Parts: sequence; structure tokens; C-alpha cells
Amino acid sequence: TTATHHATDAGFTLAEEHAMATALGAAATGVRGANPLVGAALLDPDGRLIAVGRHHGAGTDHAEVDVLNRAAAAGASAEQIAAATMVVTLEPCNHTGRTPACTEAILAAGIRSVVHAIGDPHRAAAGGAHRLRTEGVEVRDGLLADQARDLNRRWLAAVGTRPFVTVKIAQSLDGAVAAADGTSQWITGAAAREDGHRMRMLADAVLVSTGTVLADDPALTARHPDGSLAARQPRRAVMGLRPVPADAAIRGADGRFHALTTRDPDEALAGLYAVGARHVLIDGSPRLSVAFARAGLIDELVVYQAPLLLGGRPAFPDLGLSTLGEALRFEPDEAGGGAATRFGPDTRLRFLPV
Ligand code: AOF
Ligand code: ZN
Repeated sequence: TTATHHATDAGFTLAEEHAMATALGAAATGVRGANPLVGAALLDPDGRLIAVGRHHGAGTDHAEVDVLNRAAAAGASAEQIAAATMVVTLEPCNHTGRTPACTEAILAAGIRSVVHAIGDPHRAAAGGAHRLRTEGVEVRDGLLADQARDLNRRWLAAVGTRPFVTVKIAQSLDGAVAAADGTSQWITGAAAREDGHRMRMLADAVLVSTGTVLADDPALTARHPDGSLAARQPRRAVMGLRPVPADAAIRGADGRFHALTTRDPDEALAGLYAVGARHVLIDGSPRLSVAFARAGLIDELVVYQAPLLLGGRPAFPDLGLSTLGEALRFEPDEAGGGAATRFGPDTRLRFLPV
């Protein structure tokens, strides 16, 4: 009847396509980590947007639950919600993980029509479309699938087999993470360091090399600016063949310390995956940064760049490359509020490998 009801070639309405684009935009405002970036929108039968939602990070509401809550908060009635089409960038999950299954939330809301962009390849969570169809819900998929796949391309490559890997670095303008004598406290200012602690709090495990433990003795806890411990703490992991001193700060007393006696990135990730870590943060450990870069295992690179020239020790020593053609290339990651963000005098830069 109206333009919004005009079906596209692939069997989607223009309104659904617009809603999916909106959901993709909402998804991209999230922060990468253990879970994919996911967005959702609810469309009324006339193709009007009722609400937009997104996933806010591991352990919090999934996008489908978020958009249902927002619709209700915006004043939509139960009848209006039941009559809506759920448009979501990832197949609704069919498992109770850290949060309840989205399929059950969709069914409980009485929704009879779902459009999603791509399937959920995570075996534990998959099967949502099948489950919904079994209950008589019309499920269509493939709308803007290329964009949805691209948004989570590194997560899709890792899911179900190994943790998502973030490498975080605090460096000078000339790419040094320590002076020639090894001093490195502090290259970046208080605001950047606070953001770095927030990253630790969101990760499942913080990983460094035995070399870093022996040189710096880091605690690797997530702390507030006043030095107190954050409510959520990552596991603290060290990898390498040298023994970790009995009094090393990383050991702590809370049982969250893991020693991985290997120099192989794949083995270390398998060890962390086995204890439940789905997002590993390699925090200022140059040797590990190099090992993971060479293994193609950096899913996200976060660089805090401070305005000073230091000479000294590079963030990535001995990458083993000799020509420009061999360079490991990255592209700016616009997700999570943008590829470049100022923290006081410092700049946080986020990249994804090309
Ligand atoms: C959805 N909607 O918004 C997201 C989904 O145990 P959890 O709660 O952390 O669930 C994580 C898994 O759920 C994740 O690996 C992926 O398969 C799926 N993510 N699914 O329906 C969402 N973020
Ligand atoms: Zn879900």
C-alpha cells in the first residue's frame, strides 16, 4: 500500500531494511569484547519504528531484551509490541548463558515476526531461528548480512574456539612504551589510565609475559582512580617458561591468578578459554604483543598515545619484518564511540586488523 510496504527483491520491506540499518548503527556504539556487537529494532505493522536497542556488553541484556524494555518504557502497549516485527542484526540466541534466552523473551512478548541479518555461529547459542519457527513465528534472515558480518568479523572468526583478543598499549609519539632504562610510569596521564582500568574491568583475563612480571611486577587488577579495587576483576594470567616469583604482585590472594607455562599464543588462549575466559586483554607486554601479532591473533588494538618523545623501548620489538609490503595493516575501528578519543592530553586510538 505505501512505500514502506514495498517488498525488496529479497523479500524484505524497505521499512525493514531501514530498521536493520538503524539496528546496525546502534550495535556499533557498543564496545568490543567477549560478545558480538548486536542491535535490534521493533517495527509496527505500518513500518514505523517503535524502539531501537542494543547489547551493552557481556553479562548484560541482549539487544532483543533491551529493545523490548525500551519499547515498553516508551509507552508501547503489550498489544503493540506483540504486533511488531523484531529486526535484529544477529539471530536471537537460544541459550541461557549469562542472561536468559532471547527466543523466550520474544515468545513471551507474543511477537510473530522476526528478521535477522546473520546466523549465530556460536554453537551454544545457535538454534534460535529454528526454535522460533517451531513456535509458529515467521523468521526471515539475510537482510544486510554483509554489513552485519563485517561489523563482527573478528568476533565471528574467534567465537566458539578461542577468546577474543585485545592488545592494549600506552606509548609515546615515537612508539615507545618505556625509556631506555625501563622506566614507564607514567607515559599517559590519569584520564587515559583510568580508561585503561575500565578496559581491565570489562575483560575476562588480563595477560602478560613472565618477562613483564619480572621487570615491572604489575598487579594487573582493575582499580578506581583512588586506588581501590573495581567491583569486577579479571583473571590475571602470565605466560612464559620462566617461574613467577612467589611474592609477585600478580599472584594476589583471590585465586584469580593463572600461570600458563607456554610461549605459544594458541596454547595460552586454549588454556584461558578452558577456564571460561572469552575476552583476553594483553596489557602492555611488548613480547606478547609481537607474538600475538605474528600469529594473526590480535582482534582489536587499542593504543593510548601520549604527547611526548621518548626514544627507548618500542611497543612492538622485533616484528621480524623487513619490507613495507610485509607490514601488518590495521584500519580504524569506529565502533565504541569512535576510532580516536581524547583523554586529557592523550588520545585513545582503536584499530581492527585488515
Ligand atoms: C543475542 N543478542 O544481543 C547478543 C547475543 O552468555 P551471554 O549472555 O554473554 O551470551 C553470549 C552469546 O550470546 C554470544 O556468544 C552470542 O552467541 C550471543 N550474543 N545474542 O541474541 C545479543 N549479544
Ligand atoms: Zn540473546
